[in-house]
Amino acid sequence: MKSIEASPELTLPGRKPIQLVDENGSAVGDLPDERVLRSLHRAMVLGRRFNRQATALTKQGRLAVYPSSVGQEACEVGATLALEADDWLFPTYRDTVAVVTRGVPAVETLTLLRGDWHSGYDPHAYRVAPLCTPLSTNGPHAVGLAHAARLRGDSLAVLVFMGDGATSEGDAHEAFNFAAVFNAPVVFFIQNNQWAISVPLSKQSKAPTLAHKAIGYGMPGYHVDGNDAAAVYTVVSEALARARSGGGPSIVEGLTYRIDPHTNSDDTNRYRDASDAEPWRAADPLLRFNRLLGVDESAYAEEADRMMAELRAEMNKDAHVDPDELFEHVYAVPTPRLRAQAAALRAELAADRGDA
Ligand SMILES: Cc1ncc(C[n+]2csc(CCOP(=O)(O)OP(=O)(O)O)c2C)c(N)n1
Repeated sequence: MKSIEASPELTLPGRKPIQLVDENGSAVGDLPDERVLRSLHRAMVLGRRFNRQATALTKQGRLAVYPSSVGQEACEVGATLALEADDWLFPTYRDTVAVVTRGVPAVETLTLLRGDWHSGYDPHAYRVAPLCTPLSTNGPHAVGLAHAARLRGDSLAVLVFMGDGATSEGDAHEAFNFAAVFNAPVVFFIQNNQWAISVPLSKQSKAPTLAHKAIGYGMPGYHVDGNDAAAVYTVVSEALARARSGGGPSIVEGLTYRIDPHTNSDDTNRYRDASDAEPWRAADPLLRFNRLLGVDESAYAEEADRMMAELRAEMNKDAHVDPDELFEHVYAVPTPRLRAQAAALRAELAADRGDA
């Protein structure tokens, strides 16, 4: 792994984001090896198709809601592919492409957003926590897991995603501070897509960059071009490696832009000019890698078609909803109150069905 010019010392991050591949697809720094570049490209192509397919599924009524990460695939894929097998990922609702990249089947990734099950996948099997909807609550959870792993002597690191808006939540500050004080092996990846629904970044933070926040907590902070998968991968790899070897947490800010609406039910025209997105479309992470590697999306068309056909077939099946499952994963041992609630619901449903 080549090292980039970001140092683990507590120096202020640069205003200019770290970049290894520029907007034209030219290398401007030491790139990861060819095999890594190709897997970043492949995962971004599949991720873009997944975003488009999931959005289409909302229009067909097969998915309740979808927060697209179109344009943000370099963050999703670059940070996730930097994880090793034993590491953990703590995603938010927007990080479905990261979850798929980590190896969770597409249909299981979307089950929660479809609204019919608790997580949709087994977090332990994939080492991926459930998609987190409350802002920043995945931060303290991630730090708790990381700290516990360290106390047990496990050599693993934890990657936690959060948005720019999420950094204003108390949970984010508690997570940053606890992680720094206890040297927890965590990398906080702030995906700065510049909007928290209709609230712009300027109403969220006065700091020169979100990466600057790291200094106050005593962590290294990196400000990275979030549309450059090579830069994201390299910086996050370095931060995760340091975390695994006892060097403590870091904050990585990926500077990107939310091309699509917040979710399929949001209307961006009410709070931003359509032209604002234009420079970011030109800085598209996929376009950049098509140019760098001299191959386009068609290289992965067959694989993407297969994956999407499988996803559509699974999503077109009517979901089986068992109301009893509501109570199953709340506590390892259900409380008397929870058991009473479950019994009351069962009785109500039986009465509705006209059971004796
Ligand atoms: C604790 C909490 N407060 C409010 C909300 C409602 N909410 C959902 S998404 C969102 C904006 C989040 O923006 P950001 O963190 O920048 O992430 P992005 O959606 O842009 O990826 C808000 C306010 C929530 N989910 N959780």
